[in-house]
Amino acid sequence: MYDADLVLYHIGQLIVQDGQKPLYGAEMKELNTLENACLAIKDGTIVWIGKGDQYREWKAKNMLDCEGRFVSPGLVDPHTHLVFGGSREHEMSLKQQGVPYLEILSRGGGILSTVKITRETTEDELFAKSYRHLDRLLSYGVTTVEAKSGYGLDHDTELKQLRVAKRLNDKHPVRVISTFLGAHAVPRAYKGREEEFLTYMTELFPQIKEERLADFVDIFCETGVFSVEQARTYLKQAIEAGFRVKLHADEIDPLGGAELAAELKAISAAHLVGSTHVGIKRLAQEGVIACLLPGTSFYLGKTSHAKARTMLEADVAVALATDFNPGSSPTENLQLIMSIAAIQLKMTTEEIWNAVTINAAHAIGAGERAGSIGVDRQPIW
Ligand code: IZC
Ligand code: ZN
Repeated sequence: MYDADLVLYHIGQLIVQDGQKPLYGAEMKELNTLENACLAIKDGTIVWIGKGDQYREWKAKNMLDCEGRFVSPGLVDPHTHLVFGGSREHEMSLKQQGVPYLEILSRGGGILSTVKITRETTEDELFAKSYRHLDRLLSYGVTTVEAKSGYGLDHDTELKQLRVAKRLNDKHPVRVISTFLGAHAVPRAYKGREEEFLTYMTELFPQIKEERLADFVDIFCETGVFSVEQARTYLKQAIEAGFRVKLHADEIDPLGGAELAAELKAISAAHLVGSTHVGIKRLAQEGVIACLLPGTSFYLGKTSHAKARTMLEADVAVALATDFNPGSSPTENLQLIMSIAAIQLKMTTEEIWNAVTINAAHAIGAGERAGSIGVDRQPIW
């Protein structure tokens, strides 16, 4: 008899894949499963995977009969704006009247309305609110999540958001990986002085690094927010300060954000609704993971979506995320996003599953620990 803490048996189908690297293009078509499987976990590590009745050789405090169910790695949500004050329900009627997202922002609403209320919300209130959002993410099967700052746009509030994310990672069972998005919008006081604002945000880099408050630096590269040139300068400074970088790219207008992501060898680039064929090709060449957020196109009432099939044919590694935020994607339901990916992006079940496990984990540098099941993996950390 072998000893374990937990044994799962009578698993109908177990996803077993080598998650050491992202899956590119056609590689995403395969989802390896083991039928009638069983596995053992000891000291937080998967120590054995077997078949049929072999589990009878194992003794554990917890023996869990899965009754033929499908067992997947915990899902990974690689792009959220988890920590924010208030909501944006009051902007729904503007949206229904057809006022575009960037127009609401330029009138001081949208991201800037969430900035105002996030500044007024205490760290403890933000923690309690975000904790509930994480509970809801977990209820949809998400066990690892990326959380961005970006609703402070001043030093104190950005640090407050990042500290909340760190505390959530310590206290909540879901793992939280943090990204600094101080370059999310231009505050009113800096209108027309975007470069100055970006310099002000770079001043936080050393402290964020020292206190390990974020692994990544991100920027919203979009018409009326930050240009490609501004994003290039800012992200190069982030790289020099020791961060890996990401971009919100080509969400609304095709500015060339995908090309910039490739040039800077970003770990991932998000949205990419307007990306050109050249941009898509460049993502594939540089191995930048395309993080698609079809919930955002849905909630913004768009009829066009990211060209997932073109990306897959071009050998891009595709990941999917909720983009959970109070404005353009107010949902923690990653399974809804998976359904939209099937219906609107025409991704297959296997591609979608790989996009919310292995590729999502690699999009946030967590591929070593999340997104796949195998011997020596640690499902809980
Ligand atoms: O609060 O609107 N796109 N940032 C860039 C977002 C969406 C989040 C928001
Ligand atoms: Zn976003």
